[in-house]
Amino acid sequence: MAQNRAILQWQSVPKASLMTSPTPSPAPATPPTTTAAAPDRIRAAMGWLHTAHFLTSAPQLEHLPALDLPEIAFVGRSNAGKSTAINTLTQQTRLAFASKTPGRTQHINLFGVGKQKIDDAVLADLPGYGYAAVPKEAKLRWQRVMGNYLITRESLRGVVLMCDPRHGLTELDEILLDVIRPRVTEGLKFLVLLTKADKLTRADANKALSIMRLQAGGGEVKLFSALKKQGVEEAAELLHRWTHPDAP
Ligand SMILES: Nc1nc2c(ncn2[C@@H]2O[C@H](COP(=O)(O)OP(=O)(O)O)[C@@H](O)[C@H]2O)c(=O)[nH]1
Ligand SMILES: [Mg+2]
Repeated sequence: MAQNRAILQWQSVPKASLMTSPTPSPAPATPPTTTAAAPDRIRAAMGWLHTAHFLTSAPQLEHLPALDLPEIAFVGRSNAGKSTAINTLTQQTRLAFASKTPGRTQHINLFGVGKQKIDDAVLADLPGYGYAAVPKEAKLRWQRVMGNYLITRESLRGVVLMCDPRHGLTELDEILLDVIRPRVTEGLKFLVLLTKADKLTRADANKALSIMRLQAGGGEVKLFSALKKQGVEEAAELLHRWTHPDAP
């Protein structure tokens, strides 16, 4: 089955743990035991994300305003389900599809989030990268914009990588992981959402989870389905926690 083949190929990626630094790093802090998040935490996180609203769009890093708010970047190859996931997490129908506006697809789009009309965090929707044979020039341009953003954006607090587990990691996903690895070592939060989980059997979903956990050593990996609303509350709670470390 093509699906199995994709998963096997993915497994054979030579880097066993993309996020591990070459020098021994201290044992990762034990992740908070995932006792299902308290309903009030989930409610707070979902209500908070629902306030997301378009702030600005920029073709290049130098055009992005320097905002003094924790920022969470959403990245992933085209068609991975990124726009759908952002819309699902914010419980809005058109928020991320705004980036489909002609001329804006290669832009970085920023959304403000915060209760009582006071933004306390920013979501950044980064350009999706090609999944077919992308012209070399477009690839290089993407690497430049993305690389600059991920390396130098000071307010960056976390990165959410959307990955369709039926296709596994692409070359550009791996470049991205290489680029952010040093920042993850320094404390940048990192989450992989395995999108369209409704398309996988339970066995394949578990397999995809284990493989990705190895590859993303250090980051969290969760199954996500916009269609079945799987993983939505968990992801929302995590993003809320990243940006509100002192919340009860
Ligand atoms: N079955 C299923 N399809 C999805 C899901 N999320 C997105 N899709 C579909 O995948 C395609 C690409 O989604 P989109 O959000 O535009 O991807 P993007 O290019 O990464 O922003 C669309 O046809 C979506 O309807 C999901 O959770 N389940
Ligand atoms: Mg999109």
